[in-house]
Amino acid sequence: MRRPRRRRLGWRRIAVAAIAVAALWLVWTRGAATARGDEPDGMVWIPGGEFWMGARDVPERDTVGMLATRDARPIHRVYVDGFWMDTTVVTNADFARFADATGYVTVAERTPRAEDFPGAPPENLVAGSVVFAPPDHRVPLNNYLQWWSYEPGASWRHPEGPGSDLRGRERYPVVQVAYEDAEAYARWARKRLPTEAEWELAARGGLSGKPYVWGDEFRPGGRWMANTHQGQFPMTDTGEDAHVGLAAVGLYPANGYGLYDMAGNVWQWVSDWYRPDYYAQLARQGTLARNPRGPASSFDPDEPSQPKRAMRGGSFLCTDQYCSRYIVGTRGKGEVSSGANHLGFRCVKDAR
Ligand SMILES: [Ca+2]
Repeated sequence: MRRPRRRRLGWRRIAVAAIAVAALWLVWTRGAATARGDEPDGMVWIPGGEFWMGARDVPERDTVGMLATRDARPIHRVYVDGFWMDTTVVTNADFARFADATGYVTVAERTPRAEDFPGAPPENLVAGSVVFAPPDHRVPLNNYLQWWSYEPGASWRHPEGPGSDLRGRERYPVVQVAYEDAEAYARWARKRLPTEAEWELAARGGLSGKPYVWGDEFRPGGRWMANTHQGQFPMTDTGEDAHVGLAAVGLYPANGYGLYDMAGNVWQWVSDWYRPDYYAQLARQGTLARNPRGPASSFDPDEPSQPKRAMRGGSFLCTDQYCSRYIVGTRGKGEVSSGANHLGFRCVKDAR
């Protein structure tokens, strides 16, 4: 008679222990959730922590890609607090809600002022922005003006110029936004732009030291993981990855944190000023960089008079022939008042 009773008591103990563990788990997770606040719509929690920041060496053959990553070295240790991040870049539908609510006019929609461009002929002071305009023949890749041109009337509402609009593009990334436009949106949404370190920690999706936000191979199992450029750059975009030019958001697999398009499709503004030697400055300090926010000011030796912010992720124009900056850890830079039709942004939000 005693044996069955002991067995019943044993099961009861296990059940009690299981309930206690579940209760502790609930208390702990509720506590953590309370500390970071309720999950905002369209955002995921990026756990903070330490990581190696910067781009690892790319293959020997990828000469241009290697040049593009020099400013992303040395790889150095960084700590970032946890934060919320938009799962996708800001879409045209999102930006339209902001513009409708506030009447905000973007930089590209404003007529340039003569005092800001001394000496410019009045006929050149026309609102517009920069648009990708591929040549119909092969060109040497040493002058980007061969495939970018200033288009009067181009703006977020007309991404490729007056002949284009947003019909059917509600879920496409908003583009043609200058840095201050992105900041204005973020303020309205009660969010902010990510620091470069936050962006990279999030892009890595919990992986460490990988060349891509999804792992080691560019096309694991033959699958396209991001909207990039195939064909002869810049002349021909063959769209083997299913998209010629820009794609709607969220069409390629999310990374380990549930973030879409952290490589390719559109570049994304981040809040750090750009300096090619910033990582070297941090590495020289020899200590863990905690929540780095970028250098105090911008300096790009290529164009020293232009204030530039960093941008991340690469775009639908990135290719191993020219700019393989879909490689996680690599960096881009942009003059703050300029947009383009391959540049957007996403926002982050602090824990409560
Ligand atoms: Ca593509």
